[in-house]
Amino acid sequence: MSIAGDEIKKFEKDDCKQDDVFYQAMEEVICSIGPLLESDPKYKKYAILERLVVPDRVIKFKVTWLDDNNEIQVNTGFRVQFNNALGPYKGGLRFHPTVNEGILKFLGFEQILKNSLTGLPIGGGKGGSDFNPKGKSDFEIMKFCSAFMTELHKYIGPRIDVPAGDIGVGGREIGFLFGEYKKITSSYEGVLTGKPFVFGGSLMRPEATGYGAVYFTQKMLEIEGKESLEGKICTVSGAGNVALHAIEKLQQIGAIAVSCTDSKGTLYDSRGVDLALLKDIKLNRRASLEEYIKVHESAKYTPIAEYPEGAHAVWDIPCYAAFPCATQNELNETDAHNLITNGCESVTEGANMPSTPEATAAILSHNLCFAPAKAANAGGVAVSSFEMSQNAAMTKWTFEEVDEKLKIVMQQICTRVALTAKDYGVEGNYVDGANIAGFKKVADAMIAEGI
Ligand code: NDP
Ligand code: 2IT
Repeated sequence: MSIAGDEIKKFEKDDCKQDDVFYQAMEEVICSIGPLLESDPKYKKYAILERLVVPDRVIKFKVTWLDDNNEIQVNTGFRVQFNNALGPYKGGLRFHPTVNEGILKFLGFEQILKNSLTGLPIGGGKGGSDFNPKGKSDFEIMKFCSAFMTELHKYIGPRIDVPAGDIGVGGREIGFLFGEYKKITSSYEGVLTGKPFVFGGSLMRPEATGYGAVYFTQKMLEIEGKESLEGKICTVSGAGNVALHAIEKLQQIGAIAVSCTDSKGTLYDSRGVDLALLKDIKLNRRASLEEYIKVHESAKYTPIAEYPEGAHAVWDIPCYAAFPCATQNELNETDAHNLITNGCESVTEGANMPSTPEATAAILSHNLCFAPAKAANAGGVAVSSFEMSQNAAMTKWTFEEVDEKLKIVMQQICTRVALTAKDYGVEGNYVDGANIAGFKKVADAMIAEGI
């Protein structure tokens, strides 16, 4: 049995269904790092893998709040503090009805290696709640965020654990969370990132993940000797923070982004999506994508119920480059084959783990360029780290300064991932490159810090 096989066996999962996505994320990393473990016995001697896959702690708490009808609502809150070998725990908060401990462990585990790849001093964590922000009033969101922070504030701090946004958590939620933290602790400090610019947020944090994914793709295509994105058709899924800014950057560089999706359906506008309209629908009105075709009748909206059997409509649109930016496991093996058949040359994961293992395997075996999430979407957390720096120094950087630093970080990650893959005999495989490079840095820090 190979090293990877041996290692996976050690971590065979129990019957906890919730942990499926966590094991999926862990298995990918274990399969990648075989060559590293073989190259130096110290990683086994210090039991790095055994230590890395167990979070330092999982905090779980009750969140009780009053809705607008003065009825009591109860949700569950979590913070998974996974690993702080490289810096304070750092990672987003997700508010979505599907949130459970398993999902947050998968996200927290990915975050350790992602944050390591940025080269910045940040450890890995993740948190959130099964609270559903959809359809809630601003006051309900505020009351929930206050109740959530009443418990969370005990465990976080600018040098301890610095949460940020993720699905369902944007500037509005971070603002309410920050306000409550400040009230409870009487301390004005950079305990959260993704804050609104008006009180301590970094310029470009909202744009950072989507822009960063495009910067990464540009560099990857250059390294791999492929044609650039300019003038090319690109498909994007999601219609939230990451997707909207990926579309925006694609448009700025002259690519044609023709799609987006939300939890109800897929929008396809062959002339390129009308981003101003999309932002109005999603950011101002928080409405369904279906609204778009009321303005642009030639665009096509496909509700989920009409998706082809076992596939997602968005990945059946011919494109040069695809950007899954919605959620985990949204691109399956059938979708991957549709992309390949339609001539797609490049897939960039803007979301966390959007491709299933089978999809990733199909994409890699057909020699498409493939930018894995923990490398390609690291721009968001990188600018979060810049926000921490600005807060600590009580200063503000310009948009251009942050953009330039983001571009450099994304290009450095891409180059390092490509070189690491080459060094370990898997040239062109950015999944293995990212896992080995990310793991090695955390592992070396853990060894240096002792047990
Ligand atoms: P948002 O909440 O802003 O947007 C999420 C989008 O994805 C929405 O359009 C939502 O649809 C759609 N979506 C969510 N869940 C599902 C689902 N189960 N099925 C179909 N569509 C779904 O989140 P973000 O854009 O911030 O996050 C998107 C992805 O990017 C996530 O995987 C997140 O972990 C990852 N990520 C985010 C970063 C950030 O800085 N925000 C950084 C790095 C990664 P609807 O509008 O109907 O809710
Ligand atoms: O998955 C992610 O990297 C994020 N949701 C952003 C984390 C952060 O701390 O900015």
